[in-house]
Amino acid sequence: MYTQAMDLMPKGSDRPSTPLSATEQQLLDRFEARIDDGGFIEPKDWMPEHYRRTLVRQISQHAHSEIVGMLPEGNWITRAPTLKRKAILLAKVQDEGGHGLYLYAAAETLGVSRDELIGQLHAGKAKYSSIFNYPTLTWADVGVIGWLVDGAAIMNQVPLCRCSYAPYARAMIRICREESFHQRQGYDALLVMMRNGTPRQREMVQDAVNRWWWPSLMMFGPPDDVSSHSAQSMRWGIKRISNDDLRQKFVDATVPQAKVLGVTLPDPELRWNEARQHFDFGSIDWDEFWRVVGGDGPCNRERLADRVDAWEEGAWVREAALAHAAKTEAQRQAA
Ligand code: BYC
Repeated sequence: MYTQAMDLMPKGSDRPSTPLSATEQQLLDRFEARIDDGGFIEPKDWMPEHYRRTLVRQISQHAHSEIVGMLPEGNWITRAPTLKRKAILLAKVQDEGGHGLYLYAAAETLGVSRDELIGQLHAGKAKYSSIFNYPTLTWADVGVIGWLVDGAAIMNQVPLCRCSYAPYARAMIRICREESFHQRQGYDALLVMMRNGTPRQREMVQDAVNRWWWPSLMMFGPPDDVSSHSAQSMRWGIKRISNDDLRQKFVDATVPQAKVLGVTLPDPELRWNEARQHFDFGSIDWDEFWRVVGGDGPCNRERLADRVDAWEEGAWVREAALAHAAKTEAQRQAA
């Protein structure tokens, strides 16, 4: 539907392999000038094939992360400690489902179908965020996901509101508003446990922080010098801030919050560096990151199996909705 008439870029390259015609060169120049001016690209605008594929990759991975991200927290809906916390968690998990929908819709403007993308996820061929392959062992994990995971997500996603591809940028504005509520609800749940809770509850919070801290830092992706897509995505205005710079901003923002909360971040090398005006932090276990991304994390198999089950068990809902739509349309035409 909105795909390009011409494919100028071969797979894996932003430079054309054959000389461009005058018209093609003009289209490319116009596209690049608009990006250089900080302008937005709409679905019907011409774009290089590599730009389109990069967006389909990133937006679909992001959409998959939202719907797989419903699972670790969804585990706690039936076990939330109070009615208030249950209602909040239910709303949050529903929000994540909504974020998935906005993002699949944004990806569809690039000429792929949602069924195709979901098929790739269920076949284990698509990536989603590494963070959702860790287990949620206690109620404190739900608070820590809100505080650290949603906190990291916001840090990464606010710059995406200025992404050069307009439908993605528009989806991100709404998503970020909701994510900031998610982050605050997590922090609030933890604050209640740390301030009013029993020693056992405070220990539970500290244990959850110990388990989620390093995986949260991994969410920002590999270091800049090994990030295969960063340079091109930054040039195209898809990514505005690099993986390492976002990770540093997250650490700098989170350390004071940990202090207010009264928890220790599990990194003996974490300290303020006056010269850099940033917190220094220890080395991330990138072997663990790549293992999880490669499918061998603590919960990868469980998450994928749960997603496939949910899809299969929900087939009757999709069929009923389609049958209802067809019936309504037939009645409308007969009237
Ligand atoms: N996990 O060249 P790089 C959420 C992959 S949802 C898994 O730096 P890029 C939330 C990367 O895909 C959180 N894979 O890539 C939801 C690439 O592999 P391929 C998700 C990762 O794209 C519910 C390879 O490593 N947020 O917040 O330039 C509840 C090389 O990386 C990860 C988004 O998706 C990872 N952590 O930068 C609560 C935001 N990191 O494709 C919260 C949008 C990297 O070559 N996405 N990889 O096979 C982005 O901003 C960027 O895609 C990333 C990676 C910064 C994640």
